[in-house]
Amino acid sequence: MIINAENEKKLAAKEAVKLIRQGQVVGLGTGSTAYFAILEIADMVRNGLQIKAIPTSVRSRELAGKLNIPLIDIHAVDSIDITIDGADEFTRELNLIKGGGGALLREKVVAAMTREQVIIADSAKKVDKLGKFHLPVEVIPFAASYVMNRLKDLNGVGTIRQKDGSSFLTDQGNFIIDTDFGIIDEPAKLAEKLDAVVGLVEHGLFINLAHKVIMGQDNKTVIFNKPGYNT
Ligand code: A5P
Repeated sequence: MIINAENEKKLAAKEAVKLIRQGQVVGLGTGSTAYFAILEIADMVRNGLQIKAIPTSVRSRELAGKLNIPLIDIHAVDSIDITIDGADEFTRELNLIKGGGGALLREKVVAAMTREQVIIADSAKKVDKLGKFHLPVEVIPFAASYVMNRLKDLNGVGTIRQKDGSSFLTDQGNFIIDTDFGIIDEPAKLAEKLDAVVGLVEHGLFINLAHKVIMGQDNKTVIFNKPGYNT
């Protein structure tokens, strides 16, 4: 069967935006799947939905601005009601790899502030174990070699992400080291070790942050809830 990833992304986005309620503060994700959610939200705003949105990247902020989605400064809120974002990989336990688009740091800050973190994905993103997708690690440029060596100590082979012939820079002006750890058997343990590396600003392992994954599969959606989370 030919899987149409784009259609699955759209289906997941359409389903996810149904969870948004009048008056909510809404986190806007980044990437090709979150893009469809932002388009849907813009439609809903045109039809009377009143929300205030917090984008997770400059890219998503520009898109939301163009589509007249009302924005609110992240410093003006203590928490975010719902965020709809994508992922590069997810497991049944709702652990994720994110950061393929380089927005993982803001995405993780927004996720940490969010009461209902909804991940939307096409069916190719579902894996039994994380790690086929190389883990994005955000690092301050000054610490890049040091962090690369610490990643080696943890059996990770890292490459500094390139774009148009030079090092890719995140919205914070940092580098991304895409790191091959092989199959990650214990993502929470690896996340803890990475959290302890000086100069490593953030990594794309999202552990215990997602409440729900809505996956497009062929012409339907499949929902995975965090254990004990059923709304
Ligand atoms: C952006 O940095 C990422 O975390 C994205 O959410 C992730 O890469 C998924 O992107 P796609 O929806 O484009 O696959």
